[in-house]
Amino acid sequence: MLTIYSDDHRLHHGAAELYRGRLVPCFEMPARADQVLDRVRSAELGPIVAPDRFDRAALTRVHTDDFVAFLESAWDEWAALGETGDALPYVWPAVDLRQDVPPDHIDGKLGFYSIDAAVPITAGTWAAVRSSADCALTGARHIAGGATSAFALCRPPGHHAGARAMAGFCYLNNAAIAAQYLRDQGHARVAILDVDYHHGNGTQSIFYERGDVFFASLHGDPKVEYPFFLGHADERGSGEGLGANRNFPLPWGTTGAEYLAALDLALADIAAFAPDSVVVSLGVDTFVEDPISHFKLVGADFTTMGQRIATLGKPTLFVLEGGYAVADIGGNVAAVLTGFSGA
Ligand code: Q9C
Ligand code: ZN
Repeated sequence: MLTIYSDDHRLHHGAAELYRGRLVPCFEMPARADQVLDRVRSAELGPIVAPDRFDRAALTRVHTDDFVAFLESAWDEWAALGETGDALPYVWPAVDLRQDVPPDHIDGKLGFYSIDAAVPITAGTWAAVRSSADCALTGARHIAGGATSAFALCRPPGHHAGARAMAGFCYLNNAAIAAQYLRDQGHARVAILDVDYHHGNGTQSIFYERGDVFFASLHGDPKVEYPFFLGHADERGSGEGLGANRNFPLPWGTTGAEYLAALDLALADIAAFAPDSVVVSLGVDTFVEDPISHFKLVGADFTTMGQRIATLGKPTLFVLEGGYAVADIGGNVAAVLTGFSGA
């Protein structure tokens, strides 16, 4: 299996995120990708290559033009205020406020184009974000070219980012961009399987009204878990997308066996959809020792996960999402990928 990776991810290194009333060091850090690269290499999964550079137009297939323009200029507008620390939003167009008038000031833009305050923007964020999307697109290019699998080692992650919003450590939605690329290259039906611990709200929203991209997500129940306001079981898609969205909210304490039983249901739905290819939003924050999550998966469960995904028998692009137990993230990702390859 080919891995696509760029050192550019190191250009994005947020200092702190708002969590329970204080600024805490960012859980989403460069060491994560370094760990994954290290373990993918030692697992001898296959060649590791740099991403190709794709046109901005590949991004605006799923994101709005004004949102991409915001990401491109946000740091410069922030720095022009005389600020030297990370840019962070602090006010949002939530209940009773207008969503239809984009602000001109960077403080307003940061809130208008975000869902939460877990999205620091640093001087190098855009370059890292752009390269991360390029990794996903390069993987998709290989799949469109006939490869049976590829692994986009994306950092920062993407599945919380919507068409017009960054959120939860995510800026551009790498998996959605890759799925759309596959559609544009002639795959008539694409399925996205999101196994990150958190609901892939951004991916769901982007494809919610479409019947050509199926989205299935297993995640901590939003009644008790971030992102709290999307990811319930009754969200089945709308319009032409009705029936093409499936959520499996699971309780805190979910074990590997319970998780894999839900995964089988999601895989049955995907098999019934009969996609031309599958994009897996691969977060390993379901791991028992993850510092911000509450599932109980262990190493062997990740191998089984990869084996079960392989039973679909579809060309599959894995896109890295979350996972914050830095010492174990690489081993767990490698377990999924080797489980898939060896199955
Ligand atoms: N500081 C992904 O896994 N806040 N994002 C959690 C703990 C946001 C997770 C609170 C979690 C986002 C890609
Ligand atoms: Zn996550």
